[in-house]
Amino acid sequence: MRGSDRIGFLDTMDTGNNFCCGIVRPLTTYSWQFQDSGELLACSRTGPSRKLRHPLMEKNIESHLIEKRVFKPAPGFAKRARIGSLNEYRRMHRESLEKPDKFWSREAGELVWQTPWKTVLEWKAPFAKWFVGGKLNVSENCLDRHLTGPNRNKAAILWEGEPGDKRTLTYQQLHRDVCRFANVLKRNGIRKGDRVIIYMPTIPEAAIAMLGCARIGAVHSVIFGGFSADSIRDRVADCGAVAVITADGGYRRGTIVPLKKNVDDALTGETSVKRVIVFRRAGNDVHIEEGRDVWWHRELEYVDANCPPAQLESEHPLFILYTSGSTGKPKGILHTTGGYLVGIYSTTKYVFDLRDDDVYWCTADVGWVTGHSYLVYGPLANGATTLMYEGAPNWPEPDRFWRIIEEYSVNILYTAPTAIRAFIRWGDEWVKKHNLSSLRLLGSVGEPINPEAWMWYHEKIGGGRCPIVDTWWQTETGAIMISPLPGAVPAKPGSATLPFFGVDAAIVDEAGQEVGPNIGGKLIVRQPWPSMLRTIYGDKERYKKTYWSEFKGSYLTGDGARRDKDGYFWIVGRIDDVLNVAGHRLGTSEIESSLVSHPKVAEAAVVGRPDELKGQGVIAFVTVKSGVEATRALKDELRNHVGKHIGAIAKPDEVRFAEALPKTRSGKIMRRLLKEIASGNTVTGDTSTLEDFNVLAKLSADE
Ligand code: 7RM
Repeated sequence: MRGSDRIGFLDTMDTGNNFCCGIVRPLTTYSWQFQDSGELLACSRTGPSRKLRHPLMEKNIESHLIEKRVFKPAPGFAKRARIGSLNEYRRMHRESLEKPDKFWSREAGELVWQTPWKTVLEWKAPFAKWFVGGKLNVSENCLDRHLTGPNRNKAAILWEGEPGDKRTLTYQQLHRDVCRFANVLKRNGIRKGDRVIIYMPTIPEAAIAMLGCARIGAVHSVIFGGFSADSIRDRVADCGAVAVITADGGYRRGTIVPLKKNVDDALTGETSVKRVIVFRRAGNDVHIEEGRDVWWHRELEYVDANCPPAQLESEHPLFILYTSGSTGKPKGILHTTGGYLVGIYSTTKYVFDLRDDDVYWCTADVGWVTGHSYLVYGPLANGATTLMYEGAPNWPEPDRFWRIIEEYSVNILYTAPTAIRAFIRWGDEWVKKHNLSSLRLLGSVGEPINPEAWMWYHEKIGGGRCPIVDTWWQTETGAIMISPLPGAVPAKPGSATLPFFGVDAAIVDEAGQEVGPNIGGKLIVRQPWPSMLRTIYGDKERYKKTYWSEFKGSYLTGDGARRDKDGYFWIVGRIDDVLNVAGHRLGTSEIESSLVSHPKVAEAAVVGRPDELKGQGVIAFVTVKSGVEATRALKDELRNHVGKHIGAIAKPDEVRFAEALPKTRSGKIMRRLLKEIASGNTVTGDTSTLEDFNVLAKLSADE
């Protein structure tokens, strides 16, 4: 794989009057990153398309014959898969776009409806209603539906706490627990349509709380357990929550996170919250506010397990999930019942291609949308066994994940590139200690996965035999939108490949014109899909403006991307993360990918800082692999590496070594914070989504 000449590709997007450019340079990295050498030369101007050559690209191009690395599904895998060939995928994808009613009726028909729908879609752009006239209940579909067949005594949830405690809940047990908890909610005055905050660790009770709300038609809003009291306060106020479900504490890297204390701090002064239900998890001391707080286990003493699922309109709200917006005020993304359920049911089924006896593990926290769709609702709607782990991947040692996979014989692992890069950094010896031969499918989500990490994941974790599904989607999309189907779509490392059924994704320029192969642009979706967000809670105008105003009738994802000549999507990152260096628009993720391709680098985050001469300078924050010394000489080496790899224009003006990067729990680097640090300012904006505050303190101290 190494050894031949290779080229690099950097595509950038246009947001103003500058032209888009692709910069191609010789480099020393894996050649399989890049598929279509010729077309990488293409540049476009906005408006009428015009091909330009960037001066940096003139040389060396024709001589670079690209090795095409494509990973086809193994015949054995394809044979057993639901969708077993590219042709079948294409046929179904075409059908799903041409006859969405037919396609989605068939999918929805596999679920339980108390009243059948009359109309599949009512689309008054940008407002969609799916399965209009239908009534159903998500908890009934995730639980009751499985009680009449062989799944009754199957494990629904396999759970492991960070300290090592374990629990297994069968579908029947989970059903019973959810019914009882739903009765606890009713007993505490919580009604259909009420908003309920869930602020819990990743424990079975988090799922029970979610499903309990769904059972009675209450709208849950899960707040990630790493968020502060202030974030809880803001979210409570925004959605007017009447209750909070929490735990005394949760475990993270061996310490107890004082969840209940944070809730207490959030609820001082005037609040809409009337009830706080507290689950005893960690046994830490908590304050109980008379008249407001009740213990989960005490409440259970007063209820029975009889709780018929509420009959809910298909468009009844299921949950609100807050996601950060560019202004700092979090957006409450609203998802509803029927469309969301059909979306996550269908994507889980086809993308993970679940089999009856699979142990499926999604490592996401319940507080992230991935925890909603692919830890709880998607697998349970499919009658799968979902494994849930409460804690950190490096607790007590960096082999915790591999230990779990071996112990439970996990078949499907779904995790984030940030975790994969951390594992690479911690060293292969941790992986080698364990037998991972049960794995048959791997998934990635949350960020672009750089080809180095993809290959490591494929070889070291997947033993070279497991397909990888690189799934692109968002809180807003509710379900996976672009991803290979593992038995049908050949994978290319670093590409999320092709759109899922019903997804009409495209890349357009500023004028909304679809761009040609390998030209960077904005990723949009041109048709509504069942699991799409319905609005931003309480702010229709912001919903319209943020997602639907730039290109009429199309959903703006906010991501930049390109498609190669096979139609594969390569996500570049958020459009906001584009730098303008001396008139050149550079995507930060390409510079990061280049840095990470250096053998000594574990992780990198690139930001811009105001520069008198160039407009913006490039600052790279870098963490090195264990055992590597962070020296001055290495800084120069890295600058030159990027220079060689991409071009002088992308060379970082400054490389700073850091022990760790500031990230959200889902692994997204918080570039805004790094930008402030790089500019020499103290961090002022919202830091509520930051996972580890120590990181910030350390970075600032390095000044
Ligand atoms: C599921 C989730 C959404 C943003 C999205 C992208 C980035 C997610 C991928 C990805 C490249 C992927 N929801 N993103 N998955 N980029 N390849 N496979 O992450 O709302 O938290 O974030 O995450 O920028 O817009 S999210």
